[in-house]
Amino acid sequence: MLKPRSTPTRELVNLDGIWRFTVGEQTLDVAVPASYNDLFTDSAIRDHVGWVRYHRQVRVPRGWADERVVLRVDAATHEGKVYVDDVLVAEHAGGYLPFEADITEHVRAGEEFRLTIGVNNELTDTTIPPGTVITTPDGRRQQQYLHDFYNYAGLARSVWLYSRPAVHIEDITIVTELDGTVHYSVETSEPAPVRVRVLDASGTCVAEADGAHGDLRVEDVILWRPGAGYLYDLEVEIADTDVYVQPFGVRTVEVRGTEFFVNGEPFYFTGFGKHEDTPVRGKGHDPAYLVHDFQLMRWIGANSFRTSHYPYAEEVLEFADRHGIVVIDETAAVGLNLAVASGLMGAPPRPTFSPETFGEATREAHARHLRELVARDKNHPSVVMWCIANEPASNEEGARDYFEPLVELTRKLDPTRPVTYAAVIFATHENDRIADLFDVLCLNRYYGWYVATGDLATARVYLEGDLRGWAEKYGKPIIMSEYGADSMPGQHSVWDIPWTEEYQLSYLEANHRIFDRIDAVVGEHVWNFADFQTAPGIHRVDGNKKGVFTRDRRPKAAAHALRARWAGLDGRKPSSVAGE
Ligand code: GCB
Repeated sequence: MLKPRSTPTRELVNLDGIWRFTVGEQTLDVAVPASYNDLFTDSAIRDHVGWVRYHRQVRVPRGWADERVVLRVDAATHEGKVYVDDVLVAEHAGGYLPFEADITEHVRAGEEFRLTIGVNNELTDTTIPPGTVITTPDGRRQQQYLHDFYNYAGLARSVWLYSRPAVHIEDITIVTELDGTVHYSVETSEPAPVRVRVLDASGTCVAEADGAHGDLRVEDVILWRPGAGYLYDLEVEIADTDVYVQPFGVRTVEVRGTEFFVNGEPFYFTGFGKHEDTPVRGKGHDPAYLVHDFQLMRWIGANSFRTSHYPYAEEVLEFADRHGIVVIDETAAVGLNLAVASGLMGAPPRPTFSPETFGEATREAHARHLRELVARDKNHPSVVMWCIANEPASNEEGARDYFEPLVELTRKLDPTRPVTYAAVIFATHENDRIADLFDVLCLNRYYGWYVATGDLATARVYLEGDLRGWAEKYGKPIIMSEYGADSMPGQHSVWDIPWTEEYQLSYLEANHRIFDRIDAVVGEHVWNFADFQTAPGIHRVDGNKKGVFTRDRRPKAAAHALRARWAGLDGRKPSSVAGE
């Protein structure tokens, strides 16, 4: 799905700002984009389960009489329904991906219409991510879920009205090679002559061709590289009707043996699992935090991050494209694991994958989500790998039947990028049932935190045994996709006391000593970039505190240690540059 852009044939009106908001009996002013939960003082709104309505008047620009008019919602978390006046024009399930509707038949150029977007935050066993709505003893509906971040809801990203011609460009796919070959494919709303031009960063045309599909060749190509995100534009034109400009980078990714290659060179990932999470806005996209987070990543020497645990706003990926930050793009399939929940709540274990728990309908929703994710993000050079689930019960019976078709689907949707999943600590090299289906092993491990708490000597032994087991059995690259320890800024100790800043730092160093010894380890993503909000619970102190930065982005002691380790690596493994 193409991102709305202003081009010579398309106009764009951004609908962000103050909208009216109806929840239950109340109607208030609300900010878009923002999750609604933390905007109001009323806890009934924060904890609301079910539908809310966002509404406002919108005027269609007077000059659009001969154009198609499209309404685009970048995200409605977790389900959206769009009405023009009283007519339902679009419905969408899945809270982190965009959807749009051609509303031409329902509006008139120069006139106003009433736009209503219903948003439902309920999670069930057939949504991605899953959850359960229960009724409390006093009769309230309450959302429970299996993931460790707050279930923020609402319109967290932009809403747009745009015009496009009746005969228009529907989709563009670009695949590149290191010699400057650009394979392109253009879909149009009806058969039409297509012309394409490649423009370099200065706007100079460096290649051109006719036809909806084909190959272009850029001479003396400048590659997109980690740390240097050079971008070209593919300008696509349908004669006399539509023009669309799609940025792209020329780069390749490949997995061979136990290595991960970008542009044919071994790449070592340094960085984080992140969240879209800030005070007041919740998951609301904010360009100031975007710029600042990327500044902090550069400052600390992070060359990459994972969009844990859902697809992020497209603006984030565009920024990564421009700044040469490498992205592991993750679906919202987090919590497909009933053992984790029953362990925490002391409930009897139920099988994760079964017709009564997560079955056919869940997998269908997961497959739909994957299709939409790849369609949205396929042209971002920053995206080097798809992560199709976080911590599923990959050690349980049924996991293979559930995942095999999804891995196949991902490869069919995009044959150019490796595929991974992030494995939970209960999934070992001995009992995991799906690892061989994937290209890269992403492991989430908390030795020294949830296991061997406060005992880093034992933690190191466990970690080394665990990693060597995977490395020897599978011979695939391993990324440590999560390792981390909570810390309360201001807590200090000379001993290994959990929750202190020193312990977080020593925990990370203990992990690093082991990574450096195992060749198959090709990356380290600390959990987490910053502290983030979670559901209330005795394991959390106003949220998860495994951030290397606080929620307001101040460095904890560990940030300085990571900076010292990651400085100047330039994609190389720390142990390979030691002693240079
Ligand atoms: C995990 C999850 C992540 C949690 C983290 C933690 O394994 O993938 O979502 O926040 O552990 O801190 O417990």
